Amino acid sequence: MKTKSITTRLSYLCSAGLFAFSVGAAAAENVEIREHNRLMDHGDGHLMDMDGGMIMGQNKDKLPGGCSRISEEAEITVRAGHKYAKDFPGTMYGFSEHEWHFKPCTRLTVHFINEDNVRHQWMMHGLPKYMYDKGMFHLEITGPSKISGTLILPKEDRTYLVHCDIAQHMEKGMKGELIVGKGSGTFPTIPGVTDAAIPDNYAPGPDGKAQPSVAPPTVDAEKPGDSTKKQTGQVAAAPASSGSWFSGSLVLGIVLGVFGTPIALRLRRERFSDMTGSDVLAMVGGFLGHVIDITLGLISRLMHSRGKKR
Ligand SMILES: [Cu+2]
Repeated sequence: MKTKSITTRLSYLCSAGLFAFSVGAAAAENVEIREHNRLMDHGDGHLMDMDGGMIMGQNKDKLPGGCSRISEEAEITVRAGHKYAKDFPGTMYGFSEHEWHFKPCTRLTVHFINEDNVRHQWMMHGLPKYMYDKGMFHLEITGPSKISGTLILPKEDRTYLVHCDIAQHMEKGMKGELIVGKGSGTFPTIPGVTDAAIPDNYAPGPDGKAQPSVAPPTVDAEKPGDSTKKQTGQVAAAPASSGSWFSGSLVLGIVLGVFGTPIALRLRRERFSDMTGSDVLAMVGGFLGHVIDITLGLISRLMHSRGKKR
């Protein structure tokens, strides 16, 4: 009888423990979002509060040049956080969306929600400076919280860069583009939208051999079902920096080292003792011409061999 009662108590204890664990896990998943809605207006669209909330370039009613009226009212909610990076290998932070489209002269309200315990921004560049100080519209919050700001988009077809300007956050994935009308092209390395500006390169080195620091690709070099519009043939899993060790500056360095050192040593030994000024100039000129010829030759061969591989 006593044994049964102990067993029953133990099972109650386990159930209570499991319940507490699941409640805790749910709370961790649902971060509490503070709302920044008591900002001080500093004028000229600049608002701040004491908790790290900031809006720059807010404009609810001034029409940009060429807009006779507001064409459309629009609202977006953009979430920012580490968890939005998980679909994009090599990134650390992300926005919930990385591309937005609007009609010219739209009045746009952006609700920006930071889900991380760091500072994040939704910063838009390239706006006309006669209306927006430094050409920027900017929302900023520290820690899990929400801030909302409004601007009126210009009349021109244009693509605007949107990013988080905290050091390294853009490089780590917090980058997007806002397209007004037909836009004016795209920015590189927008996660899930455009190709990387400097794609990873796992091709063989200039001697045709596999580069020593790169492991040969195993199965499935290409990711199936990659949602990225314009990315093609990206190879997964190898250090990104290993692809570009043979650079133009390396060639120049080697050439200067190999040819420059003996000449510099000889010059030093002779100390220009029995040379006139014009002799020295002629010698240095000849040497430089020689170095430039060799460098140009090497670079052109390098470009040629890279061109063939593409
Ligand atoms: Cu950030």
